[in-house]
Amino acid sequence: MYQQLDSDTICAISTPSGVGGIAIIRVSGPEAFNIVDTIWRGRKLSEVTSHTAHLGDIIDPENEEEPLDTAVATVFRAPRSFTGENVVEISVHGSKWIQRELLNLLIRRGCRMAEAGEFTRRAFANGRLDLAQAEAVADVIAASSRSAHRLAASQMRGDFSKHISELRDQLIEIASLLELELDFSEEDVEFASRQHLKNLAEQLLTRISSLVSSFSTGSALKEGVPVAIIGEPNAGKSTLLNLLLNDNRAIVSDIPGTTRDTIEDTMEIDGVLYRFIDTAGIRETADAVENLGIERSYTAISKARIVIWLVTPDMPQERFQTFRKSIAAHLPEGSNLIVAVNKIDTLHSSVCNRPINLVNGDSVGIDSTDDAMKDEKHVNENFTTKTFGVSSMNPSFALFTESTSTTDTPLLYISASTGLNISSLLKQLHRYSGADESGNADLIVTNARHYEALTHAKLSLIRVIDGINTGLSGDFIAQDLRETIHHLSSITGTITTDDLLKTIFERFCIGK
Ligand SMILES: Nc1nc2c(ncn2[C@@H]2O[C@H](COP(=O)(O)OP(=O)(O)OP(=O)(O)O)[C@@H](O)[C@H]2O)c(=O)[nH]1
Ligand SMILES: [Mg+2]
Repeated sequence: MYQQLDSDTICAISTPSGVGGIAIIRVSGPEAFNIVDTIWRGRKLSEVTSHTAHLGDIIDPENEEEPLDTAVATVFRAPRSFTGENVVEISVHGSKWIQRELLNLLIRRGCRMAEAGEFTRRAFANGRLDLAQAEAVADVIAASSRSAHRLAASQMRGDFSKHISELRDQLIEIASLLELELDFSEEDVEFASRQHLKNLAEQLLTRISSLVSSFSTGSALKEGVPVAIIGEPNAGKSTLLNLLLNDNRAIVSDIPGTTRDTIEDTMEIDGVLYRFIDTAGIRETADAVENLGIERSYTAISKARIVIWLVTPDMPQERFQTFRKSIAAHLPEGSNLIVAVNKIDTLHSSVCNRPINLVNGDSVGIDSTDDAMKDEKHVNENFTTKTFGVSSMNPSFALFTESTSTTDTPLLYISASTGLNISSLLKQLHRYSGADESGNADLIVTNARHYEALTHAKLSLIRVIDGINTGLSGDFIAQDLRETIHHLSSITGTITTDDLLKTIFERFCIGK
């Protein structure tokens, strides 16, 4: 399908399908200017300077009386264009009929309809982009939050590719040292000691491993950070979901067991796209349907990057401890737990809606009167110390007291119905989202194919180090090194196959 890559001139609509103010039809290939000139009344595009825009009419040569549309043609001469070929971008009025007619005209004059992703594929084939950059074009187009955009844009600029190329160059250096050593082995000349090779390989392994483990952050920021809201029935989970989404998405009622199934929706907050998942309240029940919902609550925990566990001030300590154990058993590795004591507004009903000085939140309406101090003391003593068994001075506790992990879990005091202290919850979510790490976008893997290649590279590099440790013959070590280099090369497309390119570009839309 791509055999005639250089000789065909291709065309496609590059704006979304449907009616819009304007639509852009892109034409790319050696004959782009000549073909468009046959249907263009205006300055001859084959003669104008590159990177200029021109107003003119689209004319069907078989019906010159009736121009199809007045349009703007932007001209890019090879190789200074997105594809590296001659490109004309024609902006027409966005009617479906005009778009269709213009495409028909172009095809009648000798263009071929572009395949999915063919413009970007040509850009890759002509060396305008490497493979990782080409893949990032799709990510930039799909990005729906600041952090996802930042990662994709950095990858499209080539920061990630540069990082991978550096790693690859260093591996090639190790390989050449090893080969030198092999060549001269009989002469007892030591160009590079095995210890030196091993040190280099270990340094690279650390860097590759950290790229591999960055994928969970990278993919979460790209697809939406999964946040499960869990707790007992009536804890206020659906109320919190609605608050976070700023929408009445889930039914809220004081009947325990209102939410039967998981409900999810996305929201961008402070540059991060979150995927909030409201779940069925977890409790012992004989209701078969409710139990199915509860199973899904546990599944949501096991897939979350952040779990918000809502508890209420009246939760007895034994139930808190039992619940805590079952959460600990389902929390995936690397995920973060936030325990939020909800309905904090009910604690000072005596002073009716007056905000209290929260233990660890923003100073939301701090009131230093005696009453407020009493309230705060009340909050601290009752919930922090009695139920959760922690000091009010240090409102976090080790969730995994029974296990070896000593992760401290922050304790927040909120009210989902009044919004009290939600800003603290949002800050904590942001901290756990990994968005701040995305400042070093070149060190974050967002693409599953890159993740897979790096995982393979890591495994073969571990074999290299093992081989050095066990005194394996240099030939075998060199073989594993070559494999590591191969996997890194596949990321930027230094080494590639037709099948791989086909799979990558098929996922693009036509027109990209
Ligand atoms: N006073 C007060 N009431 C709240 C707060 N949050 C939720 N509620 C009330 O608590 C009740 C239960 O709220 P939901 O959001 O439906 O609770 P849920 O955790 O989703 O419950 P299930 O779906 O049954 O598991 C409702 O009557 C809410 O109005 C809060 O911060 N303060
Ligand atoms: Mg609910």
